[in-house]
Order: sequence, then structure tokens, then C-alpha cells
Amino acid sequence: MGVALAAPASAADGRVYVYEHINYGGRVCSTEGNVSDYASFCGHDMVSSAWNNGYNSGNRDVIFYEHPNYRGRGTCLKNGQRWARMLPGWNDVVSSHRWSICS
Ligand SMILES: [Ca+2]
Repeated sequence: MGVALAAPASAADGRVYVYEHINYGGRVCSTEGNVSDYASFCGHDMVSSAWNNGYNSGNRDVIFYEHPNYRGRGTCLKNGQRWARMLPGWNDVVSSHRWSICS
């Protein structure tokens, strides 16, 4: 965790970043891995913006889920993309994520 950059921009670093507030504000958490339960990561139901800065190979996309253990609804943030605000219905909802390839 730390202070979020206002405008994330850098070379891919293999990580996904999630932010407490829209526009990449507030607390930020990042990881290279899957997170089955945000209670041990950034806390449940806090994500308001996100950035997939993963490498463009293999499981390059990130699917966010509304419940732990990749359950409930899912939404896909593709490689290299960022959401200054989560899609409608997804603010303060995410409780797990995993890397995948979205069709
Ligand atoms: Ca939030």
C-alpha cells in the first residue's frame, strides 16, 4: 500500500493495481498474483479504480469478482487497460481477482 500516482504511466511491470478511490486515488494495492480473498490484500469492497499493468503474454487479463474465491459476477480488465472508475455496478464491490485470458 502507499500513495497512488495521479496518472499511472509506465512500462508494464507484471502487476495489477487497485485503488480505493476513482481516478487512482486513495490507498493503492498491487500484486503479480491471483488474490482469492481481498481481506488479506486490500480489503473487501474498496476498489474504485484499477489498472492492469501486466505483461502482454500468457494470462494477461484480470477478472475481478464480487465475492471471494472467484465467485459471483465477474468483469474483465484487459491487459494494458485502466479504469479511472469501475464499470457501472462495480464500485466498491471487488473481493477477489485472477489473471486469465478474456475472449
Ligand atoms: Ca472505494
